Amino acid sequence: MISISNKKLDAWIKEVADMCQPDEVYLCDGTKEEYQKMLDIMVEAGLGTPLNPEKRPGCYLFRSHPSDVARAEKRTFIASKNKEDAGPTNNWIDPDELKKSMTELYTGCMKGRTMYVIPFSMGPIGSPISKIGVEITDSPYVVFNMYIMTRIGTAVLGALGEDGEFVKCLHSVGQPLGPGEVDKEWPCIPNVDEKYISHFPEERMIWSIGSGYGGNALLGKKCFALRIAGVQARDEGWLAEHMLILKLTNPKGESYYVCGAFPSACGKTNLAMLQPSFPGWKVETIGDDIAWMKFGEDGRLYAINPESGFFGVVPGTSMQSNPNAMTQIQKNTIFTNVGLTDDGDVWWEGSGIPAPDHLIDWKGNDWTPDSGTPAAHANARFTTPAAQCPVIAPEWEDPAGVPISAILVGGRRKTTIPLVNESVDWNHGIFLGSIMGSEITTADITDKVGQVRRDPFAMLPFMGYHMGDYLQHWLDIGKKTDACKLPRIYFVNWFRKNEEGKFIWPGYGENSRVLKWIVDRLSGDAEVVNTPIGNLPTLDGIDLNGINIGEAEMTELLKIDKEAWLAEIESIKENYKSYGDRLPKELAEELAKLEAKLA
Ligand code: O2Y
Ligand code: MN
Repeated sequence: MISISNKKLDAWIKEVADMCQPDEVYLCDGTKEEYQKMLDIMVEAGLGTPLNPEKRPGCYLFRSHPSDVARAEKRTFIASKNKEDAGPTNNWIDPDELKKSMTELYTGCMKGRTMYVIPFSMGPIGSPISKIGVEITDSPYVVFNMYIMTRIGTAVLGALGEDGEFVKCLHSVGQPLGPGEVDKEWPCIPNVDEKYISHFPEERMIWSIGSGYGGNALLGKKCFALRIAGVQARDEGWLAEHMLILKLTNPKGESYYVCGAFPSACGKTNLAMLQPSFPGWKVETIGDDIAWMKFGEDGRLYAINPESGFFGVVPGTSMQSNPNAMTQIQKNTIFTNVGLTDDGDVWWEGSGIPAPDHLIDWKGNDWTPDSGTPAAHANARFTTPAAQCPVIAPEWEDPAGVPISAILVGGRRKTTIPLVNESVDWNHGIFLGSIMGSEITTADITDKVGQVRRDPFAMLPFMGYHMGDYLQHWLDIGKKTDACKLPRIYFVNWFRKNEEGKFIWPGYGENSRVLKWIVDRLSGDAEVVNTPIGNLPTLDGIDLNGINIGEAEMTELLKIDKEAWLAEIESIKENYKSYGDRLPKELAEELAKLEAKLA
């Protein structure tokens, strides 16, 4: 048995090993050799395929079980001691009860397997904003994905020291092996209702069993960096957010750092590494999914990307939507659930590359363009090192973080919400963040199609506590410094449609025109129109040179439809009711002000 100088960690490893009964315990050192060894284990077991090294050097393809392809929201639990503290947006189970039932599942769950211990740092090792976690898992797939997505290994144990604190992250695929038995397919518990992704916020602990996929298994990401870190951030006075971080430099050479909160599947990764469509401006990437922000000594908010890789959606990634990602995933990338071409490359829908006549689809079956089924699963993913991003900012790993000047918030709204709306002050900005959301579509399998699902700061699936308390925390952050030092908040909407149901705004690289306007505002070079909902660009405020958007389209993109806003207010009231007495009074006041201004 391994021995570790951090007594709490040593004791926890022994406790977990006693419960899960693995054949072996292995402490990850975080070396490249170890990464390769984990890949080889999966490939030798027939569970992974190296891609053609001439086409995709260092790349591999994995296929998960068809029942294990996405985050299991229904099976994600916030087990706070008091039910009320989990709030109206989370699934809650009493922590003692949950531990009892999960202990039964965990008992003997690693028989026939190796138990890997992964010390990891979220954020650059040693940064004052970073935090340490330790994931115990029986999945080599998790080890090599964590190698890309976080900083792992011996250096982290050094930073942890003898008495450092860490978040306990326990994961098992939940499939013990009998003597001599080996995995014939992706191991997991196929019945979704038997999977658990559980969070114990007061204990800073995560217990996950039954899924080997993405956010359910790579516990540093959504489970730690958002749900548990969110609780730590509330208690310690900082922010753990579902936000990209980008750096925008204008032709004068002035750089601004911008965070952006967008719900899943709104193109966050694309925006984080977009190519501006006009000369003289530059976008560079700091992070594509998560931002941790703390006050610096100058009273400004500084952000780090706690991750070191991108776990991006593959379908739809193309030279049009994200040319930089296309370059980034050319090497040293793990693909999960895409098609395998006959020449050992990968293919997916929306790649902009013509479909080959034949491939093996994400389920391992022969596929042709006439098959009538997708070659890649809609939630197929790439795991790729951030350092490989062609436009990664040189300071992306600066332990001090980068000073944030603006925060974008926005969902997918075909009506009502203008292209961009600047908040008038911090509380108004938090109000805008609290009302963001997307229209429910037929893909959501519900009778609520067309209604807006509010997703405050894109945190709905990632909240570790009560949503009302979370919004209060944002408001309180605004009281900790001078108003002029806080980032300005912008509500954006790339998805407004015209009467024919067509998107009015071209999106993709053209979103840089909105970013340019925001930077012009920050540098005092752009005017606004004051409206009841906030500060909007003037009709000629956004640079439209070279695109086919005229004054009529811009009028539509910036239109404030009074009737629609009055209906919006009723829907916001309904949503706010769900927060009960934990609705911050400042937000009720903002809503009342808006109603009065529109009257
Ligand atoms: O399906 C999963 O497990 C991944 S979800 C995900 C992955 C990377 C970045 N964001 C998300 C998300 O759902 O927001
Ligand atoms: Mn995300």
